[in-house]
Amino acid sequence: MSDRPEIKPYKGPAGGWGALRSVAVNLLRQDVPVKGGLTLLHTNQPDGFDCPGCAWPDREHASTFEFCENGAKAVAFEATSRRVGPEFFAKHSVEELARYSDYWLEDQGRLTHPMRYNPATGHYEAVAWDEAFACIASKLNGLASPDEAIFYTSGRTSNEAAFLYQLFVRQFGTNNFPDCSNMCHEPSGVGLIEQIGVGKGTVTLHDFEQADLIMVFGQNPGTNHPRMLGELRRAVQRGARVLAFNPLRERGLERFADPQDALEMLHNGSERIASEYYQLRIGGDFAVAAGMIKHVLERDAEERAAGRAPLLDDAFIAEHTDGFAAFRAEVEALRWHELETLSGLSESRIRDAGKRYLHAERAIVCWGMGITQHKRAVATIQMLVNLMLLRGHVGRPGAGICPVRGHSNVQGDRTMGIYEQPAPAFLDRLRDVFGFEPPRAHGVDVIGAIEAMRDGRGKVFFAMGGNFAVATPDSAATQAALRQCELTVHVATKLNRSHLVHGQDALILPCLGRTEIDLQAGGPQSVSVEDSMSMVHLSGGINAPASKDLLSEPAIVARLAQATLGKRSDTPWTWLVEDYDRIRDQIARVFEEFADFNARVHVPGGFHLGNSAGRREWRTATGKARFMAHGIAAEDDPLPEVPEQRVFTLTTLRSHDQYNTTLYGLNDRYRGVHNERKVVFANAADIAELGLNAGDRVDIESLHHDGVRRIVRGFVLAGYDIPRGCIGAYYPETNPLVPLDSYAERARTPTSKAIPVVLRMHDPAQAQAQARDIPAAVVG
Ligand SMILES: Nc1nc2c(c(=O)[nH]1)N[C@H]1C(S)=C(S)[C@@H](COP(=O)(O)OP(=O)(O)OC[C@H]3O[C@@H](n4cnc5c(=O)[nH]c(N)nc54)[C@H](O)[C@@H]3O)O[C@H]1N2
Ligand SMILES: Nc1nc2c(c(=O)[nH]1)N[C@H]1C(S)=C(S)[C@@H](COP(=O)(O)OP(=O)(O)OC[C@H]3O[C@@H](n4cnc5c(=O)[nH]c(N)nc54)[C@H](O)[C@@H]3O)O[C@H]1N2
Ligand SMILES: [Mo]
Repeated sequence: MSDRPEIKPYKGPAGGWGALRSVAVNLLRQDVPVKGGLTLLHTNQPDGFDCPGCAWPDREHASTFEFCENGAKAVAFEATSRRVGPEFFAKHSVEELARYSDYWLEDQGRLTHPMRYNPATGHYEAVAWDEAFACIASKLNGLASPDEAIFYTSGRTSNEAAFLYQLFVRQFGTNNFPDCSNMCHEPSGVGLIEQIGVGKGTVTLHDFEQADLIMVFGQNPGTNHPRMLGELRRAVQRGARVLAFNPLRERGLERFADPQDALEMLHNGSERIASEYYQLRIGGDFAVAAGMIKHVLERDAEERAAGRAPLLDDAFIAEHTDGFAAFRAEVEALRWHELETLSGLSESRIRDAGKRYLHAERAIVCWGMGITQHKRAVATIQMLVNLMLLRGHVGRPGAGICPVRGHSNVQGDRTMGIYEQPAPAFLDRLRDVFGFEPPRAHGVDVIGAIEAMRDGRGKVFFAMGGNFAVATPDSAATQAALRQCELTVHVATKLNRSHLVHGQDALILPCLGRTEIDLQAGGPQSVSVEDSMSMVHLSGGINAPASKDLLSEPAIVARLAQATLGKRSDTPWTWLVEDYDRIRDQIARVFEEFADFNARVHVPGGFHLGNSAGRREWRTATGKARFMAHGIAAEDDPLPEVPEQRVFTLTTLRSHDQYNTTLYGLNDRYRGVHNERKVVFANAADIAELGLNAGDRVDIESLHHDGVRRIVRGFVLAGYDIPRGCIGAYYPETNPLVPLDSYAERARTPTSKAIPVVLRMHDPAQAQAQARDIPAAVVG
């Protein structure tokens, strides 16, 4: 295939031969050694490593090799034989590197050596580990307050590393723990804790085996959780129904051929996944959930009036819930025409979804970023849970709540205490076990961190993984904020833009990846991770490290803690990392649910952490599961007037060839896009109404009440099956459009799935003139 941009509809199923071909291409492109191919066979095996791809659980974790195209790409990217060492940095100044695209940067290979920025030469230069730690320690210890330091975490960090990290940072004296969760499933945590007393999903894979209805809201499993498709397919094969709620027609939700199923592959067969596809408007989910509830309540009232059996689970509602009366009144007050306008679906279509819900004996509701990255995300999530509570679909086999997490250990990191608002009881426990007084004041989240750096309150930015400069909203403002820091430090496996958007002093600390052997004084070590369904299991690397100068994340934390805290800490940091069982013993002392951690985790497949709501034990303010009443929201802040311009709602999406800010390639197979990232998916009628054609390039400007102009340029228009008035484009290229102060109520997750924008014909001359306003990531 040529490398010219091409956009045409994809007709095949998700998975299938295309998935296998793509894996082969990626292994070749990344120069993964032949042995590296074998690496794949150890993914999600009892004696192998946890797939760094996503947080979807593994079936039995012990038996079959679970094939997943995107997991394979994630592994290939880590197992690459390319290297970014001191010679690379000697050759390229930071200024020069900043001109390359994000794709190019990460494609250069694995970081091999700790590096420090030299302002005199403008290059990163090799530095000894001890010197790197001494430099960070002296900066941290020189701050006027520990709260001037910010410690970010991305979700690949293991439980052991995360536990040590939070312990070190709290001994240092701050709760400044922004993490990728803040941009991801934070609203799920906030909504669920209040409503059912636990911020995690209540189901396991066993429930998926028994469900007869699976609702998938705002999630694209074909790309982001390919192993979930296998689960959906099995469910469909046994007669369960899958309902998809999504503004875009996503191929993976429609048809799927399982690459593990030899027969299906040979016959070029595929399975229809979604029995029904509800193509709602962007942000229409609240209205759809409310409408489904309205339907259920109305039908229930009819049944009762006719003297037939009620449709609600009266016993469950009476014994296990509260707030039902107020909630019901609120829903009854909603008008169908309002719900139709907000959702973009007709009353009969919403009732159809309600009817299917009523038919189900055992229903599961899943959701992803299409739900969480909205202003009213918490209310929407609570509406979905309200729907489930009506018929007692929580805490019994085959039924429950399933927020589908992103990063492979994002859930575990939270469990380990990576949270800017730690519970007092947890801090008490840390105090008792480790004999220090943890800070009590809440720390900053992602948005708070950016504000703190912008305002000069945040002076040191330390990142345990991730790509903060690119993943966060309002790229221009965020990158300016990062540049204000006195010190930026990144623990990373690969070079990325965040390393180039640096403070006065800057360090890159290269670490081992999950696929690699982690050798400590006590021998090779395994780490543990928790998946989206609260299964905790071990992960041990099998490849030789990319360089002899890499340290593991736990070792980096331990040595940094030692250098920074010295005699102030009586935690035996070095001793702990000699054998990670010792770290796990400390984890077991702090968290009740990790009692006997080592014994339980050394069993193949690990163990389930348990879930109070799954047992119908409600750790909420009222001791019950709570119906949460939410009306239709008041108007947002008024947008600026744009004369004679149609305002669209933009949602930002992942392509099939990316892992968040890491691009594996420039294709998005299931949406038919090749060799292009700057694409706007729009309804053909809207394109025509704008007087434009598919293939034309446009500039996108977002509208916000603060008067700042946020524009990205030169995006190709592509006709797509998406409701009118709605458009989609890829993340992170569109992050410059997301205003920093536009976020989910109560959870502060950036509203990356609903940005009001206008489109204009692309003007190359203007683009030239304004290029310096646009972050390099977008220009490249
Ligand atoms: N290969 C791969 N796997 C990944 C990732 C990756 O980047 N690449 N990222 C990981 C991470 S961190 C996460 S959080 C997950 C993300 O996984 P997803 O939650 O699937 O993430 P997105 O691609 O952002 O988009 C979700 C879907 O929401 C739909 N959508 C957009 N707006 C709306 C809306 O208003 N309502 C509804 N109902 N739907 C909407 C989009 O059309 C899209 O299909 O995946 C994880 N796994
Ligand atoms: N507009 C818009 N913005 C979004 C989203 C969206 O849908 N739309 N999604 C949001 C979501 S859900 C998330 S989770 C965030 C993601 O935000 P982040 O988690 O910050 O970003 P990633 O791209 O996942 O991080 C990739 C980097 O992690 C490093 N890395 C990889 N493996 C390891 C490892 O084992 N250890 C260490 N130390 N480093 C490693 C590599 O250097 C790589 O460059 O982005 C958010 N931003
Ligand atoms: Mo995420």
